[in-house]
Amino acid sequence: MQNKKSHPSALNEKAGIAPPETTSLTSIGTIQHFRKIQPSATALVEGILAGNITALSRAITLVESTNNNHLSKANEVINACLPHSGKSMRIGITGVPGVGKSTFIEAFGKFLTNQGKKVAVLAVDPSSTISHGSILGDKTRMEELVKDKNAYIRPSASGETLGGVARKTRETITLCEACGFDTIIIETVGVGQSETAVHSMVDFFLLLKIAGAGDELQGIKRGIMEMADAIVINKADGDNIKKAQFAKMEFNRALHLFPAKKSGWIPKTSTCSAITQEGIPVVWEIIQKFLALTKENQSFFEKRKEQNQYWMLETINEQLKINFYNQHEIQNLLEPTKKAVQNNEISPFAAAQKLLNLYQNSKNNQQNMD
Ligand SMILES: Nc1nc2c(ncn2[C@@H]2O[C@H](COP(=O)(O)OP(=O)(O)OP(=O)(O)O)[C@@H](O)[C@H]2O)c(=O)[nH]1
Ligand SMILES: [Mg+2]
Repeated sequence: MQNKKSHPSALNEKAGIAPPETTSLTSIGTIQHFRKIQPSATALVEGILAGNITALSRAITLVESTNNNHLSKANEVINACLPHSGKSMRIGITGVPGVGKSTFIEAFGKFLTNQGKKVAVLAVDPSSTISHGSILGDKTRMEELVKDKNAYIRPSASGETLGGVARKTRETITLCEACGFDTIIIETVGVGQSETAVHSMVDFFLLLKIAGAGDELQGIKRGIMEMADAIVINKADGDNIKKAQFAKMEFNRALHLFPAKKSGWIPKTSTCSAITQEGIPVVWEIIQKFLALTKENQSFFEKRKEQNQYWMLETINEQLKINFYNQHEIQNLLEPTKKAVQNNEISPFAAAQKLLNLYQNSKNNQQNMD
């Protein structure tokens, strides 16, 4: 059982004790301002555009909120941020648990901030929809990046459905971009449907692998290979270097069997060690080449347009579903109808139609009453 007792904020000064000289009173003021009050949408937007991380975090929390009252304020903030977004490079990173995603992001993120980039790290975590846990929850593998003032790390939102979590992450990208982050990294675990969702919100999709026992292609989902713009074999260090190079060749061969990408980009393979940082700059070079090609032939922009449409339709689908299942009559009748279908008393299609009609009728009645 979690201890619900609230802890006093570290920012609350004790009476009579002066804050340490190193602490800027202005920044304490700003942080307290955003923590204590419910800032207006305008104040949040102003904060975000000024690069204020506290305002950004508050706005993301608003976007992630399931409280319907927060929805219009969240939309207001996003709409105001939209004209200031879109100028970043969005990179998706996937790979099975333990492949080294977090360690890689730490190394890669530091490499980028050292080059003057501002990096935001987000996550889409299918397990968070069930357990309300989240990857990136423990930031221990990103010790350096967490401390870096040019990096912002946000754990995965938790939510009812993967679609909902993914949509919130998509909106969070907009907020981070408006706040001045020029590189957005989105981590997802390589299990389930989450790669597809992440693939639909990034420009470049990177699949992280490790060398196996020579059976590199075993158990790897075709769909994920097809989505990848690069396959990077991590943990290429110590005794593993040879095996990693062999794996790289295997993947390279396999990638050639896939149909060419619409963008004209030929997916690349590479090896690296997130621990020794060997090979990390090569990954960035690959991404630079990808950008040069796809911006030159416009496919970069085309893809973003398609992605925007995709998210509009996804949001409609998601909202229709939520409205349907939240409606009182449907909630009352769903279980008995499911039982009736199980017992072959009614066909699945007739049952679905009956519930959909019921939903529509009660919506019409509601409208007439309004
Ligand atoms: N030798 C070696 N070990 C690595 C490398 N990268 C990561 N590891 C180790 O692999 C283990 C898993 O690394 P994580 O970064 O937590 O992997 P992950 O993919 O984020 O795992 P999940 O968050 O569970 O999905 C840790 O013990 C790391 O220290 C590498 O390049 N070389
Ligand atoms: Mg991790």
